[in-house]
Amino acid sequence: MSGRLGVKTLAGLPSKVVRPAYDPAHHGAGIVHIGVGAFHRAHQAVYSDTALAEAGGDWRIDGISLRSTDIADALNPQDGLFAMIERGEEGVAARVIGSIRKVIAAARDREAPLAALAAPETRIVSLTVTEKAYGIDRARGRVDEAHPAIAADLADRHAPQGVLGLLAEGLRLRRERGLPPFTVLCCDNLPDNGNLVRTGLLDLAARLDPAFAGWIIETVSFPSTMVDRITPAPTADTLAEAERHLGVRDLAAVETEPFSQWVIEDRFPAGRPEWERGGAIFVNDVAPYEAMKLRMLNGTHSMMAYAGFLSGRKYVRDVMADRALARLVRRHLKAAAATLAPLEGIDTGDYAEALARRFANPAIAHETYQIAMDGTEKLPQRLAAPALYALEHSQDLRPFAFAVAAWMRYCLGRTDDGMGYALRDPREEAIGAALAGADDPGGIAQALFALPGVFPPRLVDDPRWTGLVTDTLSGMLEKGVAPAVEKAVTR
Ligand code: CS2
Repeated sequence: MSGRLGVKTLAGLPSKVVRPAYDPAHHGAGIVHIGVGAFHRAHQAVYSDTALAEAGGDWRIDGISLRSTDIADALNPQDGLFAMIERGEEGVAARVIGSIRKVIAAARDREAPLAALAAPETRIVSLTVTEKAYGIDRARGRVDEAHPAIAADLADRHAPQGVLGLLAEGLRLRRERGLPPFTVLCCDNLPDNGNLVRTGLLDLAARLDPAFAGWIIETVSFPSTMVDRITPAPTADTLAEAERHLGVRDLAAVETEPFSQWVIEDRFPAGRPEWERGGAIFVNDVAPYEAMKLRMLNGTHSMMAYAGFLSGRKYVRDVMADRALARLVRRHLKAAAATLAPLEGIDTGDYAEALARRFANPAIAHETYQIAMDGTEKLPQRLAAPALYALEHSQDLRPFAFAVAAWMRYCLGRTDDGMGYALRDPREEAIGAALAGADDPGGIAQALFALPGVFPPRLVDDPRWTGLVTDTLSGMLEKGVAPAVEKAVTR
């Protein structure tokens, strides 16, 4: 068999490939999802696929790609179908997911995103757009007028380009048409993510029309969620592997680990799919789960990304194969766990062990350089928040100081061997400007501590913290990153 994955080729796929246990064409869409990246395809789309198979309903997903047209071009000719390839230590399994109905490329079809948001059948709008896309100034709890999408959407609300502008205009149209609002479901790795999006959206809406902001307060629900599944960016190898399993080409395949977790606040006034069929957990308050995941998984990930990348480790699994770095991973997990409130039914020691195993998964090629991206957006919740807690509770600060020093070292843009790389941070320019006059470790640390909104003042005003970070950075600069890693484990 040759050709491309799609409704026509579905029946002829090899029997080992798991196929949707329902006819996708018999289900309408109830969800609009913004940001149809690999993570969405490996996570929420899979839960929805299981929910459709087991509980039915008009809960397929219409995706919106805000910038790129690639995923629309990959998925639409495949009738929305794609393979989710699970790669565990025990083997590899392929499953075709049928929950996505189509993808709208906003760059090509300007009217379609708002039409989807304002459609009567849309009951949930979910989002995975990465931390930087929202344009929310988290320290001040309002929108960042300097963010290009926010600036554009404040200037012209009727042709929104950004996420918040799109949500606002979609909701405004629904209100105008007498339709009930949709539930906004943020699935990005941000603390208290539902509430954060609500805060940004309300600020934007109030600037456009205070009465409209009041309507949002009264009627729109923003449940918070904790999402987890390690999903490397797909590569040519991913697509080749998909073709080996399917016997046909699939340009939207994703590869991911077997583990998956989704914890959601159950506040869906307009209804929701039975995601619990796929293993989602519904709770009243996601905050403690989110803190656990952000500080333990993501915080350790960021440490591994900076220290690992600078030590020449391409993948997270290579970091785990390095004795010294792996010890720093365990040290970081332990320190992060100590900053958390106890969570009923969860042993953070077991969670840490499970994370170390997941990081070491030899079948997953997750690049440290991928995780290193967007540090200024990630550090506040992953490293700065637990560091502040540790400082205020006289706990071990060194793991957090080490991770932050590694990020600072990374911000210099070259390895110990002199290899240059792009930072890939939305504040790359501000970082460059801050570092321009800084030539010693103290100056570099001060310049980066002064970037607005990354570190809380109570942390950077404390000499115990700044001293530790500066000393660690000094060691990295004088002797190199690998020796600094060795030194950190022998302490
Ligand atoms: C990673 C996350 O790229 C990153 O910053 O830490 O994408 C991580 O893989 C996921 O949150 C795992 O659920």
